[in-house]
Amino acid sequence: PQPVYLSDYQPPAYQVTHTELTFDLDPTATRVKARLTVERHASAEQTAPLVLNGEHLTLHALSINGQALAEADYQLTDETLTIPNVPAAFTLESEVEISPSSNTALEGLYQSNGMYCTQCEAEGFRRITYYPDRPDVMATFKVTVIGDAQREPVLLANGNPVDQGTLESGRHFVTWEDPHPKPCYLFALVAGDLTKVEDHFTTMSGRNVTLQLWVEQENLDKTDHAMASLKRAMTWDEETYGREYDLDLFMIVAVNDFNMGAMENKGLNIFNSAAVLTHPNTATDAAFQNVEGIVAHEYFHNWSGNRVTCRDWFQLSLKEGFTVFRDQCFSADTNSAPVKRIQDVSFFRTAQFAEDAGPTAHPIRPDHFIEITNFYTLTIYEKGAEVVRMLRNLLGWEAFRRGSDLYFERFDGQAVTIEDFVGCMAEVSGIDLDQFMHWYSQAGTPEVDAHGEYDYAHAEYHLTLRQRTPATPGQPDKQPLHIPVSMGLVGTKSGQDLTLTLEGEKLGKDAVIHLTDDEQTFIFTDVAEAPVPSLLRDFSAPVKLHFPYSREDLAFLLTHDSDGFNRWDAGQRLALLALDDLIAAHRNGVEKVMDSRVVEAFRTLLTSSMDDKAVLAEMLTLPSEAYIAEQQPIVDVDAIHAAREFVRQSLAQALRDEFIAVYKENGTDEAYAPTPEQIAQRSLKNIALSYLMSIEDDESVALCEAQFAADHNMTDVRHALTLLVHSDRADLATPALKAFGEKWAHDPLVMDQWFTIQVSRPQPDVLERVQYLMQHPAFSIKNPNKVRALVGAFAQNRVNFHRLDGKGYALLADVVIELNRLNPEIAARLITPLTRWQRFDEARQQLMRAELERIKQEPLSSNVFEVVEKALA
Ligand code: DPP
Ligand code: ZN
Repeated sequence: PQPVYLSDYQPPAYQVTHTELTFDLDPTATRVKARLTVERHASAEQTAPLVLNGEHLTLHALSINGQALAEADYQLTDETLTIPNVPAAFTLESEVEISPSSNTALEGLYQSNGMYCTQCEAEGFRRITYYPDRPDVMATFKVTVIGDAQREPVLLANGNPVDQGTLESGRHFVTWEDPHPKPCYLFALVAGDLTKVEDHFTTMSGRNVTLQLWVEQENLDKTDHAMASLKRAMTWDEETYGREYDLDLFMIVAVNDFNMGAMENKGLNIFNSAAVLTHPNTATDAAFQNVEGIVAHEYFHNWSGNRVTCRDWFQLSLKEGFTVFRDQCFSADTNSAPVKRIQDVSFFRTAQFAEDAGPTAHPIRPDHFIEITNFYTLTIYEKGAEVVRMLRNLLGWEAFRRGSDLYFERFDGQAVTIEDFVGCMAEVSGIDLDQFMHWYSQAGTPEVDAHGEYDYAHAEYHLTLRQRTPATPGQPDKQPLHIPVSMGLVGTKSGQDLTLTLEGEKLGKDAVIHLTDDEQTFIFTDVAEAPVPSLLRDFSAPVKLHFPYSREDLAFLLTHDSDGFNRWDAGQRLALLALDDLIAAHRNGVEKVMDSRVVEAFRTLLTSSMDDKAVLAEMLTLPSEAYIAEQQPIVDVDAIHAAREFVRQSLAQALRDEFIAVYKENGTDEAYAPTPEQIAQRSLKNIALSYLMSIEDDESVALCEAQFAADHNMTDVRHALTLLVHSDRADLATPALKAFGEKWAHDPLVMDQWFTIQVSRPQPDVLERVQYLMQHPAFSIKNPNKVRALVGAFAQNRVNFHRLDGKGYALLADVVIELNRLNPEIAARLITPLTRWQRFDEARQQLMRAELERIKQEPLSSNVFEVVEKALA
């Protein structure tokens, strides 16, 4: 497979302005008739051939302006249909046959639980019909779906229904029209035996929009939260961005087999059932919040993605980075804003930093790729969102909003680039964003080394910042970036933020300084007392910030920093320093001693009356093993696990009574609701229970058992079950697991959780359990959620996946090899943990590389090929 390059971009020689499709559905032989209105682009050569994409299609008929084409009139390959001589404007008609039931890749038209559905982003439409499958070809669509009236009573496509009727032999049809020109990746079709819940939304200009959520009958009781979230998102986008919905109907459909989370098809969003269905008894608080965020994300795409889309797939972050930023702000406004930020950054620093430091590192706008589905990454999405957030902070909200308005107005109905977006921001603000653009083209996480000195004699504080971005594959040399550093100086006497004066200018107590050179020194004057700097407040730039904080400094910031995010981060840094010592002790076989400063910091947290319980729960959460690993030059999975467990147990022993008190104070019998208040209470209660269960004394175990038995809501039940299963109390865990598995055997989303709980145990029997569970009737390798819940979760189980006998790696490679044939997109994603081999000791490196080599021997899909090739380069 050959890469495509951004620098090779050419506008399409032919535009399709209108597309009419007729689907005659059949599991193995669906007929697709297409009638395309085609026009040559003014700038294209008269002799330019018409080149259409098409894969896995059987061509039955082809004509231009009603004239059938003979085989000599066109060329057909596995991937394209080329017609050399075409007029400047014409109608192209084709008829092809496809087999949805044998489509295990879940791209294009496929069947899930017997129902038909589609996934066309990025390049799935070419599996449906011959078409210029690229986002800069935008057409209006009219789609007729013909199905069996019994098996497929519901026939959906984008836009509004304009016709329907019955046909011979028990068949019926519905015709849909979408008046908004769209690229084919936003096409969608759903057909099956579905039921709906319906609601309404009145837009800001007073239009009535019908909202429908389509699910299988047994899931009708799991739709309330998604519908409520949708309405909140619609209101938020009107109030915050002035964006109004533009069709009379908005539909969401839940399907069980789906590669991604959800898809923003115009007027007909298709969702992975895991990203839309919730019920207090089946979904955790985290799942409720996830659903709210994803429903909002896909809805927000209606403007940032659909009305204004990407010129080419290199610009993917144009719609994804902006839309993730939008959904993050929505969730922050709807829930606890500091907690949302803490959780997002915590995940980002663990997973995106690792991606940016590994062999698949790429810029937010890559300059080449082999397989675009490999680029739906944390870098494109989350780092892209961080960069949009920096723009918002650089411009300030008001100017940013004007830039956003200009962008939507100027480019409505067009397929555009990242320069177009950033250009609007520069234009409305007058800010020079040229250097800022490096964020889009440079891969790798910038490291900022900071150090500061207080000059008593002159009452000055000198802060020196130095930046460097490490080399990444294909990018040995990096330019300095524009890094906005939000900061304060916290006086050690007063415990208060000091007023900042920089070069004679008073900046207030909370300021942003701009690091644009390799190294800069900032001199703050009139600093009346020795300060501790609080840097990168609210994580103002996606960088690694190093500052030689002492543990006393960190304990001080933990209680005094006015920035909630940095208070939390000070706690994380303090814990990391203690963990470092313990990891070293473990490696050297020296007795482990707990740092009393961490214990005292936790005691203060547990006994102080902090109003935001959700933040408190985050502050009591230790850095994850994955995040600790990120800080180590060579990852020692066993030492990290042992050190972290030692800290958990030491804290639980020293603060047992405090944890029990917190547990008891935060229990509630109220009916479950996913409100921020209740979620905060449950988080706090459950984190306390986790600590208590790390010592497994009788009282703690009894509390855990009782919580499981009370069966109040899935958050509490799952948490208690996880703690039992991850404890050494097999006598309690085995019956609990069995009861849970039997109770929920009928519910695939709960069974996903049942799988994950078992394979994330730290005990050494997990590999065998994965093998056993892969034979369980509820498991299917063809279902992406099951693969993620079982195999994906196992690969996150650090001590077991990284077993020294290499069997964890071999298991993953076996699954990748099987999935490479069935579902290349999921296969390629699953390899990720193996691509991180450089981070481990010599023995593990060899084992991991050997499995990558073994995969490489297979006849590979381009998806898996690209990842393996990079990993072994
Ligand atoms: N465009 C989708 C999303 O991120 C992914 N298919 O919303
Ligand atoms: Zn998206």
